[in-house]
Amino acid sequence: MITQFSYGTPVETFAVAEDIPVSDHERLRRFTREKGSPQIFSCPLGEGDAVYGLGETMRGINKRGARYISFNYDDPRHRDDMPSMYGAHNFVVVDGESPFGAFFDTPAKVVFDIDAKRDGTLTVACESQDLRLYLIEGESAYDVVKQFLGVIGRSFLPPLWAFGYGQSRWGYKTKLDVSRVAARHQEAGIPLDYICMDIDYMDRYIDFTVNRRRFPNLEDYSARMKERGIHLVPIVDAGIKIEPGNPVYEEGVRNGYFCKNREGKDFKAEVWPGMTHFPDFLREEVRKWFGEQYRVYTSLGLEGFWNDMNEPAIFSTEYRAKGAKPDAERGDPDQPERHTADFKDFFHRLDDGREKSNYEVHNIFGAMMTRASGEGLERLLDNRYLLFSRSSYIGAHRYGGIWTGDNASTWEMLRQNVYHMPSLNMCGFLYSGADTGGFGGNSSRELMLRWLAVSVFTPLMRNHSAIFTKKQECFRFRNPEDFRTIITLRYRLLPYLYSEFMKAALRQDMLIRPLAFDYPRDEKVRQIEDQLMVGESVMIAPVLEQGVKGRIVYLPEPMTEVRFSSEGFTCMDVCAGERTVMVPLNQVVFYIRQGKLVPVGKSAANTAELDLMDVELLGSGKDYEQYVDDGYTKKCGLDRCIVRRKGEKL
Ligand code: MIG
Repeated sequence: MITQFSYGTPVETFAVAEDIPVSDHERLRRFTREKGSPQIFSCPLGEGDAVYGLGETMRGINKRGARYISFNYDDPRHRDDMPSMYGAHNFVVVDGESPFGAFFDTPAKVVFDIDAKRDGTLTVACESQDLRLYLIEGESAYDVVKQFLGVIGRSFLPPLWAFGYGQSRWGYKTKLDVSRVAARHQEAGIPLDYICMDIDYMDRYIDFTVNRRRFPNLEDYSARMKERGIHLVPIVDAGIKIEPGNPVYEEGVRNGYFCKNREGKDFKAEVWPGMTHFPDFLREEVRKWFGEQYRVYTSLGLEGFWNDMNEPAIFSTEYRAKGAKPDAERGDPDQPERHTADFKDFFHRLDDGREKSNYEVHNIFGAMMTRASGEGLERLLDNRYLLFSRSSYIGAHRYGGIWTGDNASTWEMLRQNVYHMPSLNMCGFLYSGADTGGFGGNSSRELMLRWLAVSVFTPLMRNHSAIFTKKQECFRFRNPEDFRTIITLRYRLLPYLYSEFMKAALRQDMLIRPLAFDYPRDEKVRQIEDQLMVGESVMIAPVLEQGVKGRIVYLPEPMTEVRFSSEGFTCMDVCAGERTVMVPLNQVVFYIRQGKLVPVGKSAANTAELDLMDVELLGSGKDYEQYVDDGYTKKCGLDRCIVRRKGEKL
């Protein structure tokens, strides 16, 4: 059961896609609401209650015991005590006596104190007086999440190639660099579906331009690469360079499409291209115009994009010099070392006529950029597109996926990747993943292999790293065939992974879940956060520690243990309970639930060469409902499911 409570005049966030009747405030007995700012909601937590949700935040899957702040920010120091990341996903689920979820739908800052004070309460402070609160009661935490996913709308549906392996790096400066990456993967026999083009492809980092000297004839080039099964995926930043002659700048100024400064002029902020203006993505007219700009790329045959710097990230502004210490008066008491005061310096004009500082509507800026691009691509392309963004808010999942930003090549970040996946799924972001191998810092061979073994199971599987780090493409490491083995597993699992993703998306369900959602009566699994359910049949238990040869796995029921090596799959039935499993660096072990099946196919150099129909069924089940479609047109629907029976000639 879902109830909506509305306070003041909420800013439209578009997060909830269904009409939910607004209820009388008197019925909100579970929470105490104090008059005055901020709005406080608080409720007691049972001793053993777990609190799930919050999407892209630090720490484990059970968010209890800390304070989290929804206020999108670009900060690569992903430490456990970092209160906020790039996205705002204000949905929490309390898994206790009577499970319930709460979604605080406001684009302003929200502070979640989840028993951080150790007083046994969940306290949520919303900075704005104008907000909607959705309360969801259900039979279980999973049931609450499913109801929530049901009202925030269906996930964006990427094409099949978006589920292939992607290689990226900040610093591929020329067409030759990109061609070399493709060739070296091919030589090493490592499958590859796309290569990302970071800001280096642009002319002086200016959006919607291509450096013609370094990437001559991109249209031809992208066509030739596509023939080889490799898509090029350019980055797009939020700021539009201020420069006479830049048509996007000129048009934006002429039509009043940019955010305003304190004096009512177009606000100036320094980002990669130098001084820029920020499009006022909160207005429909501006979104339509911005989305249209992607034509520059789609006309070159490009069908995949990543949107960056859209928290927005700012180096300096017309009011604050680069590197200046935050102004103590206007600084943010919650995050004093950050330049959050910048967001009070520019303004949006909403479609309802109100003017709001970015600070007041901050958390939907990136989401509205995603929406602008997604809707634009929907119009510009006949077929499905790939899009993922750094900043997000619930609702943006309908237009694109996300990656979890500038992590680092550390074992902590690998573990965080595992924790993020189910939490993001609870908030609608099915198509997501981390920079495999780590963005900052230098990845070791061991970390890279273990990380790939996790990324095999995340919809976005992209190796990405920063310009100032040691290169980490798989072919650069000793024995690249070991890397080939792990990535080959991804391709062999695609008949299952693609099918499970599409079924979850179409049914508005989760793809990656905590074990506690599938085994709610098993007390033991509530403590397990380093194993995950992936789709209806698979449980993973990845190795997340350095220097170990294996790990202890907990099986809530008897399962089929599947070991994948360069020789292929070997299966073994194992009992419920704890078991120690050895996992060499060049193997992956995963589990198939009792009575379930996993279709596995043959490997291929890329998804264009993959045959989703040619599968063999692993596991102890009798049949499997496989979703199959052409992988690129918009003809997607649950009627594309076919039943595969074990033993049947396929
Ligand atoms: O200030 O475009 O998160 O993936 O490589 C850094 C360069 C800007 C941040 C993104 C990262 C990307 C980088 N960008």
